[in-house]
Amino acid sequence: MSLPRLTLAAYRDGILAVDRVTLARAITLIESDLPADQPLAQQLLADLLPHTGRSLRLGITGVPGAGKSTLIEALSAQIEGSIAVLSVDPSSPASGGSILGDKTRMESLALNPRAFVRPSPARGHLGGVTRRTRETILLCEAAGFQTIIVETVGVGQSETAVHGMTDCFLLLILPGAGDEVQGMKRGILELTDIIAINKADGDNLQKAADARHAYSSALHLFAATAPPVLTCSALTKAGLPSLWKAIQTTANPARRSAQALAWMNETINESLISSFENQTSVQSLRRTLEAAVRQGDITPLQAARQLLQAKP
Ligand SMILES: Nc1nc2c(ncn2[C@@H]2O[C@H](COP(=O)(O)OP(=O)(O)OP(=O)(O)O)[C@@H](O)[C@H]2O)c(=O)[nH]1
Ligand SMILES: [Mg+2]
Repeated sequence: MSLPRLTLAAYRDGILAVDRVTLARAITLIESDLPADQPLAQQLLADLLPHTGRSLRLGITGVPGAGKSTLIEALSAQIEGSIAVLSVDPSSPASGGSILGDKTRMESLALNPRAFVRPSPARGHLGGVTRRTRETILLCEAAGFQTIIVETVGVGQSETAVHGMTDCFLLLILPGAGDEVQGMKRGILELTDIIAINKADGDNLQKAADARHAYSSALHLFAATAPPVLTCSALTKAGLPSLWKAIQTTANPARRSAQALAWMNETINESLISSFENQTSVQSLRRTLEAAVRQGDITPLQAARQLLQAKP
């Protein structure tokens, strides 16, 4: 059963007083799908807005097992001040294991008084998860967190979403042949500010150095401003001071105004679509028109126009 809601003032004052219990409860409030919670959540965010924006927002992506959680934990020793770690995982229950995994793997970070670890909200479609994570970033900033790290598994569109809410986007990869660059999704390279080859330790040391060389040369063919490629080990902590320095140099908070506009436009698009789809007249007509389009009785354009003109 969920805890009762607090008053607006209690949420606001608790967060500004860096009370973690209140912060956690405020995140639960903004994660809520209950229509009754929305006005309070939105008013709280509006009240806290003047206290937001003063953090380094770092996004980290990489395939499952790349070492994201271990790296975040190890990197925290390099980071001065307070750290909040959030995760974006808009996927199916199949990846439920990674959340449990994070809990154990980031155990020491969770016990660190400088850190606040919040696992991914209940899954849903990407738009909802993205909104909640953006708002959670704002709540954590108002609570004074100086570095905010958003971890996402490198599958699907969540990378684009996390890139759209961070000042620096780090791609974590494993030591392997550099010709993988060719096969790497073009889209992800365009988003990447830094590439770190993790697990550069033990038998992998030479492989990681080779991969770094191969990636650096290949990436220069791709773009004039290729992202820096570093090697590191979350296990031995080798390369972590350089990685953290590179993150600080690369982080670009000037992106935020464009990100805020994009967020506004996405919100408009999403609400237009959902209010359109929720109309009962649209719902019934849609099924008929879909069948007609499938049969070839009507063109897709005609069907779309009819549906858009359906009276509410
Ligand atoms: N040798 C070595 N192993 C590492 C390193 N970093 C992480 N690992 C191991 O790799 C495995 C996966 O690490 P995680 O940190 O859980 O990886 P992740 O990217 O967070 O994985 P998901 O959350 O499932 O997407 C664990 O067994 C880690 O101990 C490293 O630098 N070197
Ligand atoms: Mg993880």
